Amino acid sequence: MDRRQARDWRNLALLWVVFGAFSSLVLVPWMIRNYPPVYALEGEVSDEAVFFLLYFAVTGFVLIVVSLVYMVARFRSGGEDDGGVGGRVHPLYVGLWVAISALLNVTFVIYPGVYGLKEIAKSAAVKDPLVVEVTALQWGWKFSYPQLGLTDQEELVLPRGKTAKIVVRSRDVLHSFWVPAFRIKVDAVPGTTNVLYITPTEEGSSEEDPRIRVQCAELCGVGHAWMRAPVRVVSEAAFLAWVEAQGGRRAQVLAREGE
Ligand SMILES: [Cu+2]
Repeated sequence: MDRRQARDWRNLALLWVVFGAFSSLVLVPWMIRNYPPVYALEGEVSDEAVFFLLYFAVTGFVLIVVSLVYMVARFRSGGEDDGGVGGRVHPLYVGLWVAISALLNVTFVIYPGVYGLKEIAKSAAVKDPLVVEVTALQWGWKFSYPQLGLTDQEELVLPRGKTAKIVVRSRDVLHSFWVPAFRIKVDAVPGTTNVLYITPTEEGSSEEDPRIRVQCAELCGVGHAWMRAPVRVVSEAAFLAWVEAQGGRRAQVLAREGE
């Protein structure tokens, strides 16, 4: 390595340290602070995975852009007759880069991938979840609570801290059940039943925060964009009062809570 090469490596290393530190100490923490609030346990698992990958993705992106800009500026052609700086990449660098990126990818598949899915799957093992049957239709949502004797409700009301088993069906075409604040989504497929679990952690409603709403996430016709339904996460007492007001019955599934 001659002196010019050594200087280029030193400059690059310095830029990597400065911009790498900026992205991982300032940029990514800022992005995380400005992330929309999460209202469900399963959503927290998903957010953790996103934040973990964000550190690698943003820092990697910044380092690549810094290297590119440096090389474009440093090795640009001096004029028409100047062929620029030619060179060969040592096979060792190529092999090393392939090995590192393969290792990173395998790591990400295991953590947060497989690990996160296992965390979310824990909700499915909860005993006596509150069952909510969701029907998607052109263009709206219906919510039924078979344990409580409630059918065709216009809003999704959930008690905080209680795992809900959301059973999703479609009456006509493909739709997708999505609540941005819960960070979880599943398709509503005609002729098929899809299930997901939500454990709300915070009280809130669509009126306070528009991200706490059911929104269709699969293009389903002209009314797709307006295919929404209000969501409310309330205390257990408020939930029981709501069930009573709607003409439902008190069920074991809720009475057993807190034992
Ligand atoms: Cu839709």
